[in-house]
Amino acid sequence: MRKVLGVLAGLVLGVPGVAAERHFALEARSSIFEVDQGVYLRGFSFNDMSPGPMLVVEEGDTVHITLRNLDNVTHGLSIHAANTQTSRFLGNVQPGETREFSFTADFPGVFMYHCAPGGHGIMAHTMGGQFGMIVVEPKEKYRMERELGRGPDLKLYIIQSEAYASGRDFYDGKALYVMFNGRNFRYVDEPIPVRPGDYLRIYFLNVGPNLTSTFHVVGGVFEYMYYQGNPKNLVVGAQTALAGPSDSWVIEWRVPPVEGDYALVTHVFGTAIKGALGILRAKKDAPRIPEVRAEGVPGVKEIPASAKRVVDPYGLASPSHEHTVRVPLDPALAQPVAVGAKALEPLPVTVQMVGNSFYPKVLEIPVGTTVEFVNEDVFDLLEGERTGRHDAVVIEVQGPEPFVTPKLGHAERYRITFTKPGEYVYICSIHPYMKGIIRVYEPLSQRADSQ
Ligand SMILES: [Cu+2]
Repeated sequence: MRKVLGVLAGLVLGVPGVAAERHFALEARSSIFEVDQGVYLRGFSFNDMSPGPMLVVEEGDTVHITLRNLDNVTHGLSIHAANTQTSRFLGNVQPGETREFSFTADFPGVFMYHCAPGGHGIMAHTMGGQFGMIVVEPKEKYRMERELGRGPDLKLYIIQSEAYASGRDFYDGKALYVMFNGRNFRYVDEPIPVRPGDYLRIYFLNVGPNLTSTFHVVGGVFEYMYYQGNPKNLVVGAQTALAGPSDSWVIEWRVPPVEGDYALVTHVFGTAIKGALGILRAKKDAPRIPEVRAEGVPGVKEIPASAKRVVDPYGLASPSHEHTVRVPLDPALAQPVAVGAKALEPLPVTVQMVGNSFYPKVLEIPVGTTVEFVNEDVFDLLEGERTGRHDAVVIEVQGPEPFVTPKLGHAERYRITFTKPGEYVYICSIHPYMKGIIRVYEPLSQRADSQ
């Protein structure tokens, strides 16, 4: 009850120009998001949304954050608006644990927050959806507000972010989807209503985690914009807002007098085409909405049977054949071969541990194949969620050769030769959401021969 009153007090006491105490509660957990129609993403979240809840405060406010870990793995929090040590207070938060943290919002602007359990886990969890926007409204008014003598008609908060199908793709920057506010083409499906002449203030944050954005409105030139959202960082008359991961802008722009659709887009078109596009629909009689929030839609409890696709950067997606590699029967893999007088060793088939996933996730190999696990994760310091050390431990077995690898640090390898048919579902015991399958098959021709 005290907490609820605290949240209300933060809202009620938010008188402009008067430093207030602001209270926010964040809950770290595993979640499932619908990121496109019938397409579900398994990941991590704050408050079951990705992006997580927007935190809006004013310059000079004291911000109190309560972080609860509702998950079965370690989480944490990094808040870019806080010019102070955060990892000491909000790092390595254990399952079931609650932490409190306070800071003064000394710098105005648009900032990112993200999960930060520590070490390798910071990058791996941010990639999985644990991020959001904190806005520190400046004491000094933005220029267009001063010139017009009034606030904006619409505050449009937008986060651009990427979704990945595997840790390998995360390493390589090969995003599967690029989204505004947590969904592909969200504002194409639900265009944002505006009226010609409206004064818009756009709060834009590119959380990445890998790609650059050049935010643009098709049919518009941004009258004023402010790098990182600080009113002192003024840029005038710009076509795009260039933003690397965690870069942000406040943009002030009036909708031109012509009715029609103005597209919001990143002009990095190879990423816009993956979902980072929306529509401002300008009509004289458009309904008035005061703000669009940079928050994802609430997660779902279960993936419906009608799902077209499940994306899971760490574990097995469905249908899993999207990530299956079948190795054909190839004598060169299993037998010594010779080049002239020189003998070549049999080649193993590699399964990488990379970005907290196995790659390939589903591997189908003929009997007699040697599989080599190799850890491509580089940050192998620390322990638990904070480390990039991995192993492979079978949890479901149909066959005679269940396996356990040692815990492997960066660039360490471990080989297993499969001599009989079988199917093995395995996980990493350090990061139990990492999941893979090895199927050992017997070529039908061989089976016929042996009968
Ligand atoms: Cu986390």
